Amino acid sequence: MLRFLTAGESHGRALVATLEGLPAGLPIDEDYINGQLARRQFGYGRGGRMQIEQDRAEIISGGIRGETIGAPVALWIGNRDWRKDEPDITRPRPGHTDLVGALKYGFDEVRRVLERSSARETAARVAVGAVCRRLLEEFGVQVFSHVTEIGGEAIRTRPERWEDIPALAEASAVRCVDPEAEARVKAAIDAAAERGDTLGGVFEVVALGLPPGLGSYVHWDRKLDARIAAALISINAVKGVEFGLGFDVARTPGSRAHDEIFHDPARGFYRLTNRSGGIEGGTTSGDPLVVRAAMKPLSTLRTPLRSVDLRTKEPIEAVVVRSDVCAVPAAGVIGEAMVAFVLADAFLEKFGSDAMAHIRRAYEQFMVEVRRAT
Ligand code: EPS
Repeated sequence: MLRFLTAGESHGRALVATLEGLPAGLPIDEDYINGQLARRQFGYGRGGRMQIEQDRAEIISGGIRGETIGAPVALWIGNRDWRKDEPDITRPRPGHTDLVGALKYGFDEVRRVLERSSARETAARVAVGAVCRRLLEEFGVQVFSHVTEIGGEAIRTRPERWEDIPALAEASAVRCVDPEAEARVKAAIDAAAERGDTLGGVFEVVALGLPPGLGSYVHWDRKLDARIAAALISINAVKGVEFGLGFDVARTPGSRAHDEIFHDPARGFYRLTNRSGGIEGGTTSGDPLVVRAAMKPLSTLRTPLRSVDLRTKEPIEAVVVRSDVCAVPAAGVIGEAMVAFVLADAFLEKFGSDAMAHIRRAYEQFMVEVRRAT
């Protein structure tokens, strides 16, 4: 079982993560992780903090001479904006964890809540996800994402081939593959910034090159779609997850909701459609995994919402702290990290062992058998 924990507050000394359950013999290097961290910092609509930070991970345990040794991998990302003795805050932001966090722990202010609930923690997740992505790459699995809508402005065109999405998304300031949509989205972000408002949106994560059979239909807690959905919902501000046709499947008749099965000797079994989003019965089908997540607008508004002071109980405007107008492009990168973590876990479960060489043998043997069966 692969698992990780993060620790760290937004303005504490550092974020740290411990990733446990990795096999020995996996190449890991800081430059690779840092490339992913830079992707998370990027995006039109991000706030002042990203000008201050240049997130860099140090591998502080679990790797020797560029490869894992089977021990837990600990990662450290220092905070440049490390502040001591930040003032108390008593004006909770509607939609943030502020009020419920204070009630839960009996605090009479929210500094003790927001420091940990800040989306800054997701930098540690992206570092963990980078290591998992590296494992998946060893087996030809590619994980990428793009933004399909922000503030109600959606993409209208997309490349036919999945393979063409990453380069287009990476070249766009809002990670949209449709340049016309990019212009509309940027204008919407500018207008929201002008109003002191924030915008949410939807991002899509795709994984190519997955073998069939990852996950399980046998028990509820081993279903891969359930695990991916939980991982994505756990990202700050994510409120919904859908696979393939998504909620539209509920409005589509059965004759057009499923993926018909074909066979020819060269290709084996194949489907012409991928309405399932690459998962049938909680298990990968071998087609691309396609999952989308909906992110709500950030709850720190420069034009604040109405709230109540925690100490005086008087009506007051919510606190205004530095924040982003829109962080959907960054959320896509975090989504990739969470999906990579779940897929790496499912990979180890299926081909499981504690050494890369043994996992590779199990994987290759399985693929030979799948091809023979088809
Ligand atoms: C973030 C760091 C935070 C916020 C943002 C994301 O830094 P600071 O509070 O110092 O500006 O910019 O967090 C939120 C939007 C939030 O609501 O928590 C980051 O590193 O991604």
